[in-house]
Amino acid sequence: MGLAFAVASASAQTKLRAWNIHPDGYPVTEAMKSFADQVNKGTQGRYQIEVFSNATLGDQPKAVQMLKSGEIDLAEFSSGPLSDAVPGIKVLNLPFLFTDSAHMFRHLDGKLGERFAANLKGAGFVVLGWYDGGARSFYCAGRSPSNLRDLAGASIRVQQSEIFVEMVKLLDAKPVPLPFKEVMAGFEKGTIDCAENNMPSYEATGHYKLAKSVYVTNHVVSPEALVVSAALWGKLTEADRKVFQDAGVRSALLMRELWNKRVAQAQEATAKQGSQFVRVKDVSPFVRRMSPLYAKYMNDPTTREELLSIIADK
Ligand code: GTR
Repeated sequence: MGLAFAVASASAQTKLRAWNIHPDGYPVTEAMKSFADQVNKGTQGRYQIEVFSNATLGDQPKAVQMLKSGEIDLAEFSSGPLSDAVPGIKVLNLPFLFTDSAHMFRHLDGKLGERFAANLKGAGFVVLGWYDGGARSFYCAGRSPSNLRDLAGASIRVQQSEIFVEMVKLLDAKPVPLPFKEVMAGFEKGTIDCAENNMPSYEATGHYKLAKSVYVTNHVVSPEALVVSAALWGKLTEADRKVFQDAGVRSALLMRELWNKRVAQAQEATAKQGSQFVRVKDVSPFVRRMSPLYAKYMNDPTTREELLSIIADK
């Protein structure tokens, strides 16, 4: 009887739903699939994770809420939309905070990453791996910015995230918050002049076909996170948690490796298709414009300490 029960429960299968915004072949998607495989193997098939790509389950702010309520079990989120649900991580999207991914991961793979993860856990998101959100730059159709003034008055698509809206306002431009999947239509209809993103997304979405002028500002270098819901986490045994955690760490390392290759490929491919890249010469005017944002987060007790520890250890 005891044995029959043990056999039955050992073969019980739990299906989990994972939200993802990107298409097949994209570094995030491939890393999530490898995470799913490892969890499957490590739990002897007891946990089967299905990755729903291309935001088919809804846009990012919606998915953040779905994960919080336990409607979906796992997701890979960009820190922008996530920070609206967890104010303690807002600083991760401050312009020019991190100089590059190596600088960012020095912090995230250490004590600070643990603090951000603890903040997220308190809000219902258990971080299993920090993925690379790359460096974001502006790109436009119908205008070719080569300095900040050229962005003034432009309608610029931003993520549905407060800090990005604030950033664009400080450039005297008009922020247009739109779901990722609607950006292409925005360019087609002419409701936006510009958008901002990293180069792999610029390429994978096809935005480069319409927005050929890239103003390389690298204004935001920020992470993304592979997270599971607190609801799921609460149900896992200690041993299964370990399997999920190990798979998360390994998938993040894989993602970062795939990412670096993809950045180079995307730049090359879009340049071949006619994209023009103008590098920002001096970021200081841009940084000066952002000073109300820095002041705001410095004065906010939920973000001040994290911000100071990043600044103090450049
Ligand atoms: C991408 C990011 C997505 C999404 C998107 C956007 O770089 O990986 O999660 O945030 O940008 O701009 O909406």
